[in-house]
Amino acid sequence: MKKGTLALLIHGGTENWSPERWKRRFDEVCGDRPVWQLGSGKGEPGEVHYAAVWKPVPGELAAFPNLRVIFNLGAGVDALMGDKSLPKVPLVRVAVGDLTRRMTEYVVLHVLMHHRQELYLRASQREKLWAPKFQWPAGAISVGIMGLGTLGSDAADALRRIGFRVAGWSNSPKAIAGVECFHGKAQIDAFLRQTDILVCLLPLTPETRHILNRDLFAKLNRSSPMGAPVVINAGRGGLQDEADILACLADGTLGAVSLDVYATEPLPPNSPFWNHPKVVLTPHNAADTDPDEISRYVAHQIARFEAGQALENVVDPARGY
Ligand code: NDP
Ligand code: OXD
Repeated sequence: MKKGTLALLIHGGTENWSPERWKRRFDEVCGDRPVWQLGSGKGEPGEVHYAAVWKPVPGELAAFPNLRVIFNLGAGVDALMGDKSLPKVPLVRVAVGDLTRRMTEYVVLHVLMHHRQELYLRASQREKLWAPKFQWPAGAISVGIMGLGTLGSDAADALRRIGFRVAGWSNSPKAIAGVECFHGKAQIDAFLRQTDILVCLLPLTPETRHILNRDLFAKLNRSSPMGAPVVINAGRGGLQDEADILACLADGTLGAVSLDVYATEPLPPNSPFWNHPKVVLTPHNAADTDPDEISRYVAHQIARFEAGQALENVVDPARGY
């Protein structure tokens, strides 16, 4: 019997999101299942049972009447949640070791960068200044992670092993060894009060949009050894109020920020973030999605589904993540 087609709907615009690159990987892992790359001209919409997508155009998925599962090729599904015509079939997101490890690398790198005063040291180097500053131990710094899911819990564990005091905040209660866990709106202030470096790994939902704003920044620990708190956001740009970030950097409410994600991506050339001395920015590549591992993950999930087993990492449309 002919296997249901897998359609690739990939709109990335960067090398990592080259549809051709993904098509080659999916051809390798799908065996005799037809793989149809959107825009290639070949393919019958009625034969498509699975779609693997990155930022599909709203309405695009509604063209497949026999769709059974949608696979989002990244961890965050916010780009799909706004599509009112999204077929009501399971939506599976990415949760794989490779992506998780990459994000943990990013978080550890940026927490250490601020903890070890790298911005100050690099500026001193440029000025040929021999001006050491006191280095406090990791145990003197509290890192607070917003979002204790696949990514946040792994980063928390790595930071704890380095010696930081680590806390986390999530929707539901959690128990993670060595990590002080807070949850829900009622506990967010207690979580923020003790946080010196805030790491945001939340999904973007109606609940979390612009959660990183002046009110929240003002609740962070004001007596941090670093002088002023630091914010690291690798979740989504929509989580942050960018005008508030700039104003809080200017008036000392925040000491520095690391940003991987922005309200508008690519970051426009006239953004004040580019040249800001207290901003460390990266172009939304904290944790790249690797076509090798993720195509295997999708093929594995299809095999499970066709064998009557449960799909993994299915998004809850009511929560939006
Ligand atoms: P998960 O779904 O595994 O975890 C999300 C976490 O956020 C959960 O702990 C959840 O709580 C918590 N959460 C969600 N909404 C709220 C809320 N309103 N209040 C408190 N806590 C909340 O996601 P991942 O860890 O896999 O990924 C997180 C995000 O990281 C993605 O959605 C994506 O936007 C971003 N990302 C960014 C990348 C980059 O390169 N910059 C790469 C990959 C992902 P609970 O556990 O109780 O449900
Ligand atoms: C993701 C991302 O969600 O790349 O995986 O941001």
